[in-house]
Amino acid sequence: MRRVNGLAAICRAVGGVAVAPSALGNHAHQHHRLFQAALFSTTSNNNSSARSHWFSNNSISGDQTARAAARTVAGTMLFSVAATTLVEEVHAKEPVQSKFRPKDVVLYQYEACPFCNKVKAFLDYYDIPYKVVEVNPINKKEIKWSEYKKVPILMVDGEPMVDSSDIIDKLTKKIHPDVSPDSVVKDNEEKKWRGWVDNHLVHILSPNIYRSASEALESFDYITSHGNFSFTERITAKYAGAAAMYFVSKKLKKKYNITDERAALYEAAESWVDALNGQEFLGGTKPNLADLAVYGVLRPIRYLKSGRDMVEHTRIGDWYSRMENAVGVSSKIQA
Ligand SMILES: N[C@@H](CCC(=O)N[C@@H](CS)C(=O)NCC(=O)O)C(=O)O
Repeated sequence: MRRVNGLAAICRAVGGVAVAPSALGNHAHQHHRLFQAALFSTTSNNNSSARSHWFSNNSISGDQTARAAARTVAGTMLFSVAATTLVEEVHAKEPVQSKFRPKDVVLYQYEACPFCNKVKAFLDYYDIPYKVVEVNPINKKEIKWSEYKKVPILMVDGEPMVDSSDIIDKLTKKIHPDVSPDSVVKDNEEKKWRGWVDNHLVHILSPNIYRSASEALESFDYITSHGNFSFTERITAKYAGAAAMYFVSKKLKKKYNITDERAALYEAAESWVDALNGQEFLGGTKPNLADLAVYGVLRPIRYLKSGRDMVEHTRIGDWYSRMENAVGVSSKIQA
């Protein structure tokens, strides 16, 4: 069975997870038509992983403007507040030496997908130039050639790599072909915290950035004002998207047993600072893969209210600033 399910698309996109339509409840159902105006996907439940195909045009009826807005917001809904870091102060970055210099690296992504941002943080830190192809989440035509239908996908000199953590593992092996034996203890810590990012931290993000009506609007205001929207599309996308995500975030809270999303975010931030154990980075004087992973997934929310609150109410700010310095400017190049 296939059905229109814009909400799964959004939450999957933002937090890398999907919510079953049945989990949406009556309240959300009443807003279904509104959501349809902005965000659609079809979800096939023919397997347990509920593989989602975003924004199937076949299943959508309605006026073209709303549909166009839906498409556009889908492409940019995850538009990262990370972009604001580009207009922030430009930091000097410590050059990272590596013999690994691929000629052609292409990242297929959604701009604010936390997993894509994790890969970008890695590429930026290692000064690996990469081109970005923004994938259209409706038809995913940019990745038609790929059997794997999620992002990020990274092409490295023609070799496709998928899954953010696997991509980073593969690139790390290429950058550091010799693993030092005395790094084993630290590697365990690094591994543990990288797992924590994928299995815990990412799930806290959506409930926070869509926590209240005003925060959901702030998130979508940012998303739509940085995307390529006409006035009508912007308004449609902003309000319908914000409404949709407000309800989705409540379901995600339940799914991940989060009672107070802010408390969960602060607790995560504090646990991370505790893990640093007084060091500059988990990696010591330089970021390791866990530092890059935490930083990468937090970048999209850092300058939204939830990110500002997190920095104000926890001790994570100093580490975050150090990471901004260490990662430095983006090594993205024109496609
Ligand atoms: N485990 C994967 C998760 C990737 C993922 O869920 N990406 C989302 C975007 S944030 C996606 O492509 N969703 C679209 C879909 O599943 O159809 C990773 O770390 O790369």
